[in-house]
Amino acid sequence: MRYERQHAWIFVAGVLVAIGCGSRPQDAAATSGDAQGGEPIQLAQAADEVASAPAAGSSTIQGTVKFAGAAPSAERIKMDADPQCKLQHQEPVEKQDVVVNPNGTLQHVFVYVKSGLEGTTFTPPAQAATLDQHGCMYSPHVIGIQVNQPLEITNSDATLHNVNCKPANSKPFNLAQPVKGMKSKKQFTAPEIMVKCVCNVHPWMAAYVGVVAHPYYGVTGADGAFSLTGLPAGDYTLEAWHEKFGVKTKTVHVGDGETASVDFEFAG
Ligand SMILES: [Cu+2]
Repeated sequence: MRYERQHAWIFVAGVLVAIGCGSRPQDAAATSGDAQGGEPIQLAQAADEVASAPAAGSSTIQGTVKFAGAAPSAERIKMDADPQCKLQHQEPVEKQDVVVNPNGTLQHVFVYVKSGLEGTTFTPPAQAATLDQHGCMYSPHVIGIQVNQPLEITNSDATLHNVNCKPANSKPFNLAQPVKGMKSKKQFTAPEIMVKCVCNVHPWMAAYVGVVAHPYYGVTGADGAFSLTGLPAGDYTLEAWHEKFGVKTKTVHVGDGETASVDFEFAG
């Protein structure tokens, strides 16, 4: 009799737990809906939105990085030492350290908010930043990543690469990727401008990783432009970093919902 009663209590407790679990998503959805003043949002959708939320504000800082003076002639890379590298290129390959665009702007400049966001903690995105080794070159040559965001490193070449990254503020790693198609994931645990990664098999290979504690960074491309979107209104110091020409900083104020322009200039 006593044994049967215990079983009955376990059954009742189980039903209560099941009811409790079943009611949670509805409560959470209702809370989400109330918070936004709209229709209730399903939990999974709300979680996606949080994970991919790009920013905490509605302000933008944008600009270009100009290059003053005559563009230096690009240096060619000799890949004769590894036929697997050389046969992937029909055209000569040029070094990527100084790339001046036809419109007089500079490529591969890392621009980021250096100060003005202190006291705010940003969750790293679950989506990995990517660093590919293709044609025995790093792609991209300069990348930005958030602290603790995954970095997916791929070998797209049928030759051995090692990825030797030497951060001062995070754990260094030296990763061998002997097979085409290999992928590895790493991360950096502390901010650092910049982390240099090299391949010891191919001495011309170098990549630079800007590790920041927030999502407000960019790298100039073929148009020399950058755009930091979704910033909270405030006063910021921006820094522009280039591997040959060093760093420049500028201060800027941006109002709520406004767009502020900041241009940088490096000279050769
Ligand atoms: Cu290599």
